[in-house]
Amino acid sequence: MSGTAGAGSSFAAVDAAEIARLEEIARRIRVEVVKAVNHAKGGHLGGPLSAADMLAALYFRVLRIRPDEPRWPDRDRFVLSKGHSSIGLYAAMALRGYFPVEELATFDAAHSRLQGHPDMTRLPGLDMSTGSLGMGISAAMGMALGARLTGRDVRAFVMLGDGECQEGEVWEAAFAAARYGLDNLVAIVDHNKLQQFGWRGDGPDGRVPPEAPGELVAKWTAFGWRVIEADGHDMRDILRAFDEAAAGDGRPVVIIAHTVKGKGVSFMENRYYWHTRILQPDEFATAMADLGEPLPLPAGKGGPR
Ligand SMILES: Cc1ncc(C[n+]2csc(CCOP(=O)(O)OP(=O)(O)O)c2C)c(N)n1
Ligand SMILES: [Mg+2]
Repeated sequence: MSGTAGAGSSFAAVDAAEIARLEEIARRIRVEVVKAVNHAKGGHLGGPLSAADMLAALYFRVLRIRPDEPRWPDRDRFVLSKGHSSIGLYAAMALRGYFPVEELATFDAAHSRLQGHPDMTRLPGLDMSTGSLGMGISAAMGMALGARLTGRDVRAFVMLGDGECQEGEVWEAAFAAARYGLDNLVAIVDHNKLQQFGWRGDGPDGRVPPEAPGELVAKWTAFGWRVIEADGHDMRDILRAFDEAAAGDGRPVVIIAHTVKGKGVSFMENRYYWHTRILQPDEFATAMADLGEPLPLPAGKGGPR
């Protein structure tokens, strides 16, 4: 059994309890992200936090997968093209049962299966090694084409960053996918309007978003893709977008998901410098409280004596 709905099903036809379950999973992903990066004293925060709701929807409702059989040939493929957000993917996979949640504490350690960027040679369940921005979508495009050539009812999903969309290779793949009419390819752009730095200018903290409003929609449309916009932090809207994406019309599909970088942690939201940064102890405590998991009070400060 896949445990998820799969193509052809309605992802959004769920009751309030299922939405609450998925929202709780997204919260747990964020908690595990912050804990693991704090423990590793390294890694990315803003990108995994903006992607958490979509990762929850994918791994717990949309993708047709078998965590206990990670190489199942008929599984849907998922490629995290914005590979620097690996800890978000690992958290989703651990919660879904690919490996123990405790293993997240090894994130970014030298001999861990959970490297700073996804390494498919180490961790079963990863469909692609990524980290060099721009490359993942080409691999996913090949997977979608391969599924068609072998007659498999398989879809390939790929998540990109909006800054990543500046990479030329993204548009080579976009061109080819439309040329081949790959409607079993679904790209998700985590449109958080920030990247690592940006350009000097008038944006938040003197930084300019990667794309002007509407620019991404226009570009993907011009490349022959079917474009669906969604609120990347509204679980119902995310599922609605995946439903629309499932109705193939001969074109590849891109979901432009409007998100907030650093979502869920008050002092990280919309601040580019939390792309990757080490938390101070008081910041870690605030982050955990923001995410609904306040740390126990230290001894002598209202906590145990
Ligand atoms: C080819 C390449 N160039 C530069 C980097 C370094 N880098 C890692 S993340 C990042 C910013 C990515 O921004 P975006 O795609 O918007 O991701 P998000 O906001 O979701 O974190 C950069 C420049 C890289 N990993 N690969
Ligand atoms: Mg971004």
